[in-house]
Amino acid sequence: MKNFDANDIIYAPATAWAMGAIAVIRVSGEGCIDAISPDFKTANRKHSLSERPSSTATYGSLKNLDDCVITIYRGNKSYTGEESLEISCHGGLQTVKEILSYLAQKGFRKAEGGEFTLRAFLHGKMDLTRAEAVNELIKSRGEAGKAMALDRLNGSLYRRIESIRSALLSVMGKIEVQLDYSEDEIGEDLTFPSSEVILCISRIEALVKSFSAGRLYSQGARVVICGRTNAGKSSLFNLFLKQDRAIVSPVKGTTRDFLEAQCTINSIPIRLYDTAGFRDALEAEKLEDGIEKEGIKRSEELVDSADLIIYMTDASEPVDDSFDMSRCIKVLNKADIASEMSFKAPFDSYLRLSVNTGEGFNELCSFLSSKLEEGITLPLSGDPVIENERQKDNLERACSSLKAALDKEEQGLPLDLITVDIQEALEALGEITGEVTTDDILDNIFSNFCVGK
Ligand SMILES: Nc1nc2c(ncn2[C@@H]2O[C@H](COP(=O)(O)OP(=O)(O)O)[C@@H](O)[C@H]2O)c(=O)[nH]1
Ligand SMILES: [Mg+2]
Repeated sequence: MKNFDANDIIYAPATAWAMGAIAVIRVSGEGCIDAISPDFKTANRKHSLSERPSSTATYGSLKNLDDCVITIYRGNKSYTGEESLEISCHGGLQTVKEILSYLAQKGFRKAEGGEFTLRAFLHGKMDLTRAEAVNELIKSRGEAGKAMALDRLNGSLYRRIESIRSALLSVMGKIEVQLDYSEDEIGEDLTFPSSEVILCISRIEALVKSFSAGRLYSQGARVVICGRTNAGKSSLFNLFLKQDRAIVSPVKGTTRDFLEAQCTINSIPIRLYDTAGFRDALEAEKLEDGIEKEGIKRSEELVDSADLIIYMTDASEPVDDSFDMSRCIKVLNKADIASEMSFKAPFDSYLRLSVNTGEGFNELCSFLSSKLEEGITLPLSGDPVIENERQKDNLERACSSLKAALDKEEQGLPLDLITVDIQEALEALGEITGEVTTDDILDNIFSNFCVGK
């Protein structure tokens, strides 16, 4: 494991490394309050940090470096579950730097990414699903993903896993009782609580299924806008972002490389691409311009890796229907200047859009999100949703162990062989909550965190 000595006093900025009104620096470890107290001048001597009760904020001057507010937490009343404090100082980078170097001079250690949350886990303040939810909440973009992460932080997934675990423990109990008795009595009418195991499998499978929704709302999708040059792709890109990012121009071939930006569409985080646009194959052959050719090649590569493509056509020109892909939404743009004929069959299945007037834009957004949600099981309200591979892998492991147990029971194999599989399922579930854990597992989880969390 990394430099995770649990006895050190650690520190790190908890706010982003950027100029702001206030910055917060976290310090955690036994003895940190008394160590800082002599350097913190307050108006009233009775307000020295050492004298203050837990969960109070005190205003003062820290070593003349800055006037700040220090909030102290005693015992396990803190995030980390050990004595700690938070320094809220002025949010200039120079101030933050000076306070950080003051903390280093005190002999404290700079925290590793995720180390505060690791300590919270080690001190029993939260299980692993909640610890992971902290990070997932911070990284979330979009309402749905954020709500799901907050739900896990509040223990929805933990409670679900624990309830499946306790059902399996009761299965184990029922088997073990019989194994104990069968030594001296008849071993024939041993019963295996199959229906209980089947119920556990279906509850685990529901969690595995929730991954598709969890992933969509946390990681989002890649959406590529493509089509002929001048169709209005850059204009649409800007409309999605609500800002003028891409250059819009009546001159063909303005967008030569692709542009990439993030936005959310109906709560789905989207990585959006504006591409250079296709020209006729013939026209492309004739292109003297190597840069534009390269741009077109890159657009084609993006299309291959996209979750969804918005294929855009200028309705005011002869419509080209040669593009066909399943992950594609076809849009006829410039409805404001096109003749009504352009929207008749065979083009009546195209979405009618005018980037200039905004006509059809809401429909495009709803169509896009429902296309991305196709095949995804949306969770019933109140059901936890998982978004992380580690949890999914462990759930799948638990599931296949339980299925193996059912198989063995069907083949008439002895019960003690079957308990091995159930034990394995229990362990896989225990790894999700952190009941069962190794340094490697913890290292993997917490190294994904940012410093200060
Ligand atoms: N009338 C009209 N013009 C549009 C519309 N959308 C884009 N344009 C114009 O079409 C031209 C090409 O747009 P642009 O976004 O650069 O197309 P791109 O080459 O596909 O990126 C520009 O002059 C835009 O102002 C629209 O909905 N209606
Ligand atoms: Mg463009």
